Amino acid sequence: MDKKVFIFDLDGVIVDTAKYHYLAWKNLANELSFDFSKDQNEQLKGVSRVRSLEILLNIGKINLSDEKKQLLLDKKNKEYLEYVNRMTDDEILPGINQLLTFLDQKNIKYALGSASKNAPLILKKVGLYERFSAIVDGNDVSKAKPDPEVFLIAAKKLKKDPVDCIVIEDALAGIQAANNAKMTSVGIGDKNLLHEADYNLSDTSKLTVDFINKLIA
Ligand code: B16
Ligand code: MG
Repeated sequence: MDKKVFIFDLDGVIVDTAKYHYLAWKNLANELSFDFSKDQNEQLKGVSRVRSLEILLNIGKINLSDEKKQLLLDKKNKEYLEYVNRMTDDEILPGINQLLTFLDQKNIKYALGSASKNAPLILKKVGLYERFSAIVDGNDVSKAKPDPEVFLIAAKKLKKDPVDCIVIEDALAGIQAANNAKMTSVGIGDKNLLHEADYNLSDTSKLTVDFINKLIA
């Protein structure tokens, strides 16, 4: 069997940027005179920026021209980037630093496979950019998760067959994308929501050396 490689999602796996997306989307909703709850924000996890706005406007029952939508997308991203620019390595989720160090020691390569167009900046802010062998983000794909495109491009960049790739994901669409790519999927978060994953862990601190050794055995 060939050596395994890892593909990490960003938001919800490496860092929790969902809280910043939420603040920016909520402010936009409030400006458009409707409220947007944390529960509703769950629908935006792993979803592209454009699709997120569509879901938000649907919640507010608002119809807008493409031109106006573009203005709102720019406005939201501008506010989101204000939060991102204040990020530091303190925001790396529990267990991730140790896991990357373990993979480095074992000479196991890893890539990023994220829907975010801001992924490179976020990785730079938390000091992890240089450590990834490949980065595939929202700028590189034409089809959003659950389409497997993002992960298949990452596998290609790592020069690996999909069956040798292990995807760590927190969103249902991401788990489905990994499964559609015929990769091993590890779901981080609610087991009921992510039951399609090959493995389920409640949070990133459960990505222990024991668990990873089992995966790569
Ligand atoms: P951006 P991931 C996703 O990141 C987020 O989960 C999702 O909420 C966001 O809409 C999407 O990135 C696009 O982000 O506006 O920065 O391009 O989970 O795929 O790493
Ligand atoms: Mg995610």
